[in-house]
Amino acid sequence: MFLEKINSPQDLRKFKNEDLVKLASEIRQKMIEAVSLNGGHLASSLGAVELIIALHYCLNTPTDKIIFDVGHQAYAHKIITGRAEVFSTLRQYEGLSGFPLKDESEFDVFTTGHSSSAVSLALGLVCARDRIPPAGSFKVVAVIGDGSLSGGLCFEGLNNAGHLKKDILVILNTNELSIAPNVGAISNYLNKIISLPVYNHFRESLVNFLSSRGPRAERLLKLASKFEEGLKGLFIPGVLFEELGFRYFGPLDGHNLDLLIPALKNILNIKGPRILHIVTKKGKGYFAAERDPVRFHGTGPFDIQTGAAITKTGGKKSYTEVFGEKLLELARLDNKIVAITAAMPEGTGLDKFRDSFPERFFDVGIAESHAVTFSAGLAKGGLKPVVALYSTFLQRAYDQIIEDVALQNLPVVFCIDRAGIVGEDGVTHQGIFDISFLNTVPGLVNMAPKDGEELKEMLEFALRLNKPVAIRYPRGEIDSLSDNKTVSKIELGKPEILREGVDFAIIALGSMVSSSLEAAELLKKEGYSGAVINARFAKPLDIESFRALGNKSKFIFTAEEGIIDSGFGGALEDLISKSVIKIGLPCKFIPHGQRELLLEKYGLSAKAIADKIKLVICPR
Ligand SMILES: Cc1ncc(C[n+]2csc(CCOP(=O)(O)OP(=O)(O)O)c2C)c(N)n1
Repeated sequence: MFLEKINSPQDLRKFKNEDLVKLASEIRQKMIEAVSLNGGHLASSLGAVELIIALHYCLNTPTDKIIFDVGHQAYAHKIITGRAEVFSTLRQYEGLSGFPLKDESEFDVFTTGHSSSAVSLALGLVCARDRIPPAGSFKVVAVIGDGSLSGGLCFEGLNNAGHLKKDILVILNTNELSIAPNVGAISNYLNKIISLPVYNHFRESLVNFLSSRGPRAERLLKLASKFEEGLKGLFIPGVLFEELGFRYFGPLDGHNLDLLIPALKNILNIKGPRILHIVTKKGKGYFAAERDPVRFHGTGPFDIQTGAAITKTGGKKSYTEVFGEKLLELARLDNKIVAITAAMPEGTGLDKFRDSFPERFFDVGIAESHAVTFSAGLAKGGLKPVVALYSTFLQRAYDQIIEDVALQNLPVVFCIDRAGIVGEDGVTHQGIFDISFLNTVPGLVNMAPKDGEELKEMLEFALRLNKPVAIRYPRGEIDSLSDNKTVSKIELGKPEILREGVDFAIIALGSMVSSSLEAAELLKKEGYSGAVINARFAKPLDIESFRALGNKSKFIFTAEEGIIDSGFGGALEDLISKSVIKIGLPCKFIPHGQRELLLEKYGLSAKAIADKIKLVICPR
C-alpha cells in the first residue's frame, strides 16, 4: 500500500512516477469506499486525482498554495495531506468536511463551497504576497472547472489577473460537465479547443524548423510571430485567455502523470499569468460514476458492486419533487410560465420541466446573479419567470433581487430550495440567511409552506400575485399536514391557525410548523395546552391577524429555520409590539452533519422546542 506511506505531500515527493499511478488507484478506492457509506461529491473528486497528485508533487505545499474552486473535487487533496486515516468520517458531524475547510488543515487555504471564486481568491493572495517581503516567496495555483467558468465572478478574476500581470497559475480542468452537462458559449468554445488541439503542434514545429535554419531565420521567425497574431484567432486554442493576458498551455490529458508532472514543473517556472488547460473524465476509475457522472456528482450512499443508490427514504416525496411536478402542471395551462436554473436542473427539480418544455427552460450556468437579472428581463417582457435556486446560492444575487426585480416591481417568483439546515454539505451550504436578507427587500412577498400541499397552493398564489415573491422550502421529504390534501385559502400576509391552546402559542414558519405541532403534542402529554399557528408569510405580516393572536396568549413563541437576527420572529415582535420568544438559529456558521442531528443540536427539533417552551412557561 502506497497510501500508508503518506502522511504529507513531502512523502509523496519521494515516489517514482509508476508508484504515483498505483497511489492514484489506492486513493480512488479510498474515496469510493467512504462515499459509498457517507455520500459525497464522488465523480468530480475521482476526475481530479492525478491533477492533485501532480500539484502536490511539483509544489512545495503548504508553503505554496492550492485554491480549489468550489472544493468538491478535493478529496484526493484531503487524503494526501494527512487526512487519509480519518477519511471515513467524511461529511459526518465532527468528522472531515466534504469541502476545503481552513480550520481543518493548513493545506486548506480557504473554506470554500461556492463556485467561481478561486481566481479572485488566488489573485488577492498573490498581490498580498508580492507586497509583503520576501516578495514572491510562494506559488499560488487556482484550480477551476469548466462549470466554474460559466460564473461571472471567475471572469472578473481573470480580467483583473491579466491586467495586473502577476505570477499566478490557473489550472482549468474541463470535463464537459458542470453538475449537468455544462452550458453556454464558453463551454462550446472549450469543447472546440479540446477537439482541435492543432495549434500548439503547429507553433512548435514552426519554431523548431526556423530555429534550425540559423541566424537568417531570425527575421523569418519575427515575421512568423506577426503572422501568428493574425492566425491566432483561427488556430490557437485558448486565444480567449491569451487575449485576457494569460499564457495558455494545453489541452493536456489530465490523467497522464507522465505528461502532467513535467508540464507543471515547466509552467510553474514561467512568470506572469498562466493557464494550464487539462482534460479529464468525470467519475474516472469507477464504472458507475463514469457511466452516470451526473448522479455521482453529489451522491448519497450506494452499493459499490452495482452503483445502485441505498435509499433510506420512506417513499415520501421531497419538496423539490413536489415543486417540479406542480410547476410542470401549471406550465401546461399557461405558456407564459418559464423556468430558470443556475446549473442545477436536477437539484431544483426542474429536469422534468426542461424535458417537457425545452424552449421555456433556461439553464444559465453557475450564474445566480445573472439568473435573477435575466428573469427581470423575462418578466418585463411579459413572461412569468420562476427561478429555482438553493437558498445558499441565492445569496449571490442579493443586489439583483433588490435592484433589478424588487425596485422594478417585476413578477419574478423565487423558489428557494434547501432553505434551512442542509446537512452534510456543511458550513458553506447551509441555507440559513434567506429569511433575514429577503425580509429587507421592499415590496417582496416572502412565504414558506408547512408541507407539500401548501407549497403547491403557494406556487399558484405567487404566480397570481403579479409581484416579486419568494417561497422557501427545506431539503428532504415531506410529512403531509394538510387534512385530505385540502389547503385553507391563502391570503396575503395572513396566518393559519392549526391548533388552539391557552398556555402558550407557537407561530411557526414553514418547516418549523410540523416540529411545533409535535412539540405542542409532547407538552399536551404533560398537561399544557398550546396553540400552533402556521405563519405562512415571513413578509408581509397582516397586522390585525397577528395582533389578535398576540393578545390571546401570554407566551408567544416564534419558530423559524433560519438565523434569528433580522428574521421572522423579530419582524413579528416589532409588529405586535409585544415581546416574543424567538426560536431559530444563532447567527453563526453551522458545520456539517446530518440534518436531523443539527436541528436537534441547535434547538429546532420537536423535543428541543418543547423543552424550551417548558422552561419559559414553567421555570423551575
Ligand atoms: C455559486 C454556486 N452555485 C452552484 C453551486 C453548485 N455546484 C457545485 S459544483 C457545481 C459544478 C461545478 O462544475 P465544474 O467546475 O465544471 O466542476 P466538475 O464538478 O465538473 O469537476 C455546481 C453547479 C456552487 N457550488 N456554487
